[in-house]
Amino acid sequence: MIEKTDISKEDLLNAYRNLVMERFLDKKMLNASKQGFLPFYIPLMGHEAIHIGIGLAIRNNDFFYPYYRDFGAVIEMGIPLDMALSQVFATENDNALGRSMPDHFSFKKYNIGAVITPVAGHLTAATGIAYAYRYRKKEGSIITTFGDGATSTPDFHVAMNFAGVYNLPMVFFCENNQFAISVPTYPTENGAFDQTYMETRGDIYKKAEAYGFKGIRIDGTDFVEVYRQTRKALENAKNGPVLIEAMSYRMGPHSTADDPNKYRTNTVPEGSAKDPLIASQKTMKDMDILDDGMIKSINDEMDKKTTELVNKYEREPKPDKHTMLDNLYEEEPWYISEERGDVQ
Ligand SMILES: Cc1ncc(C[n+]2csc(CCOP(=O)(O)OP(=O)(O)O)c2C)c(N)n1
Ligand SMILES: [Mg+2]
Repeated sequence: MIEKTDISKEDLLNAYRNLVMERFLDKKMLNASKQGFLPFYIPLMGHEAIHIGIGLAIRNNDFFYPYYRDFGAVIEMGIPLDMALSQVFATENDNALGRSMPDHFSFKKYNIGAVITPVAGHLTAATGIAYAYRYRKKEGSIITTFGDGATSTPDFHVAMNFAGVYNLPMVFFCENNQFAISVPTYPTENGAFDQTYMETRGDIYKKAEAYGFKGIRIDGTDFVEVYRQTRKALENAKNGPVLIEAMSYRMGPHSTADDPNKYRTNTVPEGSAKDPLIASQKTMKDMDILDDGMIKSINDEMDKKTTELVNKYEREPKPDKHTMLDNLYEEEPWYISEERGDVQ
């Protein structure tokens, strides 16, 4: 039974197109890293439906605090592709002048918090923003994303506690891809790495109970479902926080510095029923929005478009080397000025 959504078929189709674009871009950016165009890359495969659902659900007054695996969500929110790709490829148009790792965005103008590497470190900052929203009586809610592994950190518990005590307008969104690098959320044979499993017997959404608010588990492979549940949560957050656990799979490696063949036995192949692209296609077909002919033509279009994009950004000029000493201090100290002469 497919529930109706409050968005048009056209918007859903556009969202599906972004989902397909993300799949192609991801593969091509991963290839670009192997060819030396990117120093490092964080693959997205398996997270696409979560990204597109969240991006669709976020309203104009909401604030998004993402983590490092959320490229597709910021694209669906409407961040210009040029801004996002300039960041990933560290071109001279990147607003951080190429100083951050790929996917570590900072789009303040768009109500998006800066992505940081330390796992869960942004959750307390997101909670602070939610406190400020409440204090200043601002419209909107805060949504922050993180992985399953992040829920075993002190910062996660501090943020959840604070949000629960102050009843803040927050959506804590866990993208459960079932791995924290090489550590799975399910029990392992020798039990050596079972912390997340031991805490809740695998049910991360139950962690909300300890902080006095609701946790729900949703299917993170169908973007229409992610949209529905996230929008509902953002609307209800004015009455207090909620934790969403979206179940999905990390279909690729953790990063380009990881080899999952060394530890992973339960792979989720591309094109299988658990693949978010396939699961989302099924929902769209059931809703009479998509058919096989459209699937093929959107695939062809996005394959071509993403090849052109990646070819372009691979070759964009990098920031001038002298910019590495810019914007460090309000007034430049003498030793920075002196170092400028040493930049070769
Ligand atoms: C505080 C901290 N500890 C360790 C790391 C190394 N590290 C980077 S990503 C990661 C796993 C995070 O897993 P999860 O939260 O499930 O997110 P996923 O990468 O699976 O999307 C770890 C341990 C880090 N970046 N920060
Ligand atoms: Mg994970």
